[in-house]
Amino acid sequence: MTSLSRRSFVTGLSALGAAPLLPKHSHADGTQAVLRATTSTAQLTPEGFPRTDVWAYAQKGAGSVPGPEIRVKAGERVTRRLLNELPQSTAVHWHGIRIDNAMDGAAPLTQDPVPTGGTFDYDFVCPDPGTYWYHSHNRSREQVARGLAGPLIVEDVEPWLGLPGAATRELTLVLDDWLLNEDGSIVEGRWDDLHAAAHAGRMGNTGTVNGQSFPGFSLRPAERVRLRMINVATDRIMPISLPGLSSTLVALDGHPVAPRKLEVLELAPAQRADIVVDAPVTSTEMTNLVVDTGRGNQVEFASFNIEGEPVQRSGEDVRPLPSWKTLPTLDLATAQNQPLLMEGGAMRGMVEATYQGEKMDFRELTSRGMAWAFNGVAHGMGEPMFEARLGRTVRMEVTNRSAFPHGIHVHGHHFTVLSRNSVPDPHKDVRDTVLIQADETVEIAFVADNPGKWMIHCHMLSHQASGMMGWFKVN
Ligand SMILES: [Cu+2]
Repeated sequence: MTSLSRRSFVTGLSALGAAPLLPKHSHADGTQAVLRATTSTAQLTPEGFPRTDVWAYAQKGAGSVPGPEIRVKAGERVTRRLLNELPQSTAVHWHGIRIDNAMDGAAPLTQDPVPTGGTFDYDFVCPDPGTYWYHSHNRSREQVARGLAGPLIVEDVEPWLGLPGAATRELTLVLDDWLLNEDGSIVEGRWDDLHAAAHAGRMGNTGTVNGQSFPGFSLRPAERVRLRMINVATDRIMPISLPGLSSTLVALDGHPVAPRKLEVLELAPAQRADIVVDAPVTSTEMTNLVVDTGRGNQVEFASFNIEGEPVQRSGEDVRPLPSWKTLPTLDLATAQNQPLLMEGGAMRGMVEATYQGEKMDFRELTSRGMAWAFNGVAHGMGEPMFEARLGRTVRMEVTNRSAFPHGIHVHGHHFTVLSRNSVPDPHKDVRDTVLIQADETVEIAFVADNPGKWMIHCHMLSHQASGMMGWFKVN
């Protein structure tokens, strides 16, 4: 093929929205695209305080927290050679991407963890536009807490920014929660803290946005901006408010929703939300991003300064994001029902559960570091919880019989939230991670259209590590 005909061929494909035909695993110049997992430092505390030793992702140069933003268009391919420069084995999970099973990074289920000095080639297509993230999926309670998380943004094929009613620009906001000592170092030696794991998990004392303490962002008066918000904390649920800005929710976990006004956004670990904010037309005051950290405490995580020339808006109603058109339709009439009972933890515990094939009482479980169970099995990584035929709709009634909320994440699929406590959900949101309150039952359903072994687990990573995980098989 001549270079001219190749170029016209590629251009033709791009016009159809298909991924350009680039050689796998390589840049145009033939070099490998690398994602290093490495040690680094970060200024998590305000300037003038000591930097923090972190574990971080890097593409070029030093590792950063959050990791470098990976950005592709829907339908395009991400190829990265993971290079493990950490003192522990690791693996990368591409959270929310409906991905080939072998690329899911769910060590040890879908790949062996990559040892120190080892590599793994990730190569996958991102079918759906939206806000996603990538993070360690090996010893993730420790490795994510040390900083191994970064944004993965999948852009719409057709641009939305700049259209009437849409935003004119966007910001990615990665929210995190760090447990630091007074000298700025990460609190060590409590990675297997069972007391925390049996409660709400490892709670930090330092909030960051994009790895910074209380960063400032500038908005022009009347400006309309899309905020891609990602909660990468291991365990902290963040009720977020933006007083002074008019906020409209446009996507959850990457999936577009009919635009709806928002006062408080409850963002559980691993969840994402795309919010369109309108800066006030006249005010030039500063406004803050506030996280409710419980017991009446409101912590300011970031500021927005309204400054500069006012923007002329091109429409009042917020323009919806383009719909995905990539998800199969649920067939609830013939669905396979798979109840999921979550129990354990402080205050309630459980009578007994099976751990590593052995039935034991709660005291015995906790002596093995287990505090939670799915359907009576703690840390159920041996046998699958269930199997589903390819293309079958799976309906799960997920019951939380514990005293704590849990954010349940299904790998490889996005599900529809059908009901909460038997009341039909008015929004029928499509998500990959859903927060289920204490004593709440949430009904979800998805089409098992992605073959392979898929994890389902609590994304409070302390809960996951102490029992709240299992997997299912699609074939
Ligand atoms: Cu949980």
